[in-house]
Amino acid sequence: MENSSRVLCKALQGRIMSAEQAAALIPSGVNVGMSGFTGSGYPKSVPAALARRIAEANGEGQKFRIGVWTGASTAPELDGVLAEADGVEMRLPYQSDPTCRRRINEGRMEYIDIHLSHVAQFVWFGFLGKLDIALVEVAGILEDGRLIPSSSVGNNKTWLDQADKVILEVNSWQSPLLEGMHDVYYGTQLPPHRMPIPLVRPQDRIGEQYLRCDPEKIIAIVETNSPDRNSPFSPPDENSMLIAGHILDFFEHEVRKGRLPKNLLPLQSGVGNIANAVMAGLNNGPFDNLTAYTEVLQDGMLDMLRSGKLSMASATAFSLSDSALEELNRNLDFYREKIILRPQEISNHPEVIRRLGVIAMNGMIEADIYGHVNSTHVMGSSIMNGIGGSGDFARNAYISIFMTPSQAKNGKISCIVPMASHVDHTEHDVQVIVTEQGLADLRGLSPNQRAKVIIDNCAHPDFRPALHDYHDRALQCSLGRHTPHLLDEALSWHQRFLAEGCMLPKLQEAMPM
Ligand code: 0RQ
Repeated sequence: MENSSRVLCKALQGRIMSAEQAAALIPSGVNVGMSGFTGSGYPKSVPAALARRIAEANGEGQKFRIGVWTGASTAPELDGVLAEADGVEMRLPYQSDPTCRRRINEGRMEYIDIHLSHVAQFVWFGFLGKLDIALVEVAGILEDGRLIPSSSVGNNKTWLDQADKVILEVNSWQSPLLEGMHDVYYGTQLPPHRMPIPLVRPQDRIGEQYLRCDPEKIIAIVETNSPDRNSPFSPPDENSMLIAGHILDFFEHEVRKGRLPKNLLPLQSGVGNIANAVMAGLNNGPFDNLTAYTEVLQDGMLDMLRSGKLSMASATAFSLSDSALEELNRNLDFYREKIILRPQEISNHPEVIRRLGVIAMNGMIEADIYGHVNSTHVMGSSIMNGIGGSGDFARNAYISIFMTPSQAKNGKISCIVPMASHVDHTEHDVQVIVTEQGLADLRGLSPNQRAKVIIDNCAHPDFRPALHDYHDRALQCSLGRHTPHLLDEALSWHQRFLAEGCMLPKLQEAMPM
């Protein structure tokens, strides 16, 4: 059987069992650290078996719930089924599952949205309570018990270190050629004994190719043969291509000014179609010998590695479409030399991001006229996904760029608003805002200067007059002129959308243009 050949450690072969048997070892009330990051490397069968068990128990009137900690988002087979069974008491950190999102927004599931680089150290510090069980997918187990990591590393090192008990899923669907791609750093210490992270170039390897795990802690091994969830990418739409074009022009300008080298600086790119379009733009653009120091490797970066535009990429996980995944697995020998997957505490480490001078590019929900960015909450209260790694990168980047179409919901919503309804990234951490309308370079500008540039360059023309009107009146009437606001009106755009289905103020019709 192909599966058995992946568990080479003889001492552990006796612990192979079914997903149902393994799920039976997880009691109600425990915290489970699960592998998985943006749809790759998550456990494929134990969560579903556990969800069935939970649904049964809850159906009999028990309250069976667990804490679910992951690397980032996972898949319907994990977040979806556990949320559907009402089995999750507390979820952290980033998630993007529709059922999970619904439960959180209905107030039926607790959710803590923390920076991805914080998760591992918060567990070591004891800030999040006890981690009882690690449930981690691996690509194989070596004879000496070391583990071949899967298609994401995420927080797995911490889960395996910190949990009392470990359940492994050994997924023979993952290519055996992943072996050697990973770099697991075991040098992190707790304050006051911390030492510098010895990573000075994106291509540096500072750790080991395998995960360590005390074999005594392994209570179950489940063999699977299931694919990762792959997110299809639509071809870049017009807005995404316009945004990509503005960013490329900006990079060329920065090179001409001598503020960026010809091959730029290591790139970080968030998830989604805009990010992918930027990568496609770079693939056809004038820059060569690029590098990436990012958390998620999407299709666009794979294309750039293939074309040679990108010389290497460091990340913690893949998030690929079916066709890109096929390409990766077909040519893994080629890609293994160019890709390094690290724990997310290293891929997202503020010290390293600051040292390397990473160019951060992330999506957002809205920005206000002064440059505060909301990445997470629709209308200030409904969680979309979470801050993910955007804060780790934005706060520490050489240049931090946020991008969005200027409008949402068929023009009913302006993504540039008087006051952000929730703030994830403050004005201090946002240097550039881009929409399809244009790019606002906020460096060196005061709040009032920023407001003018953001409104003129980024807001949709339908909303521009009303935004200028708000800013002009705030300048005249507010207590202070430094960051002027009309406090009774600042969030009225959101209120109007909730009440009337459109953000555009009525008074605009009567306003002089
Ligand atoms: O809603 O799905 O109902 O149509 O938000 O919007 O334009 O498809 O954008 O997929 O790039 O996601 C910020 C959510 C953008 C993402 C966010 C509605 C819009 C649509 C999605 P529908 P788009 P994207 C690395 C970095 C935080 C984490 C991060 C994100 C839906 O980029 O989660 O950056 N970022 N991590 O209609 C109301 C607005 C809206 C709005 C858009 N102003 N008001 N709804 N929408 N703007 C990755 C990791 O950390 C793992």
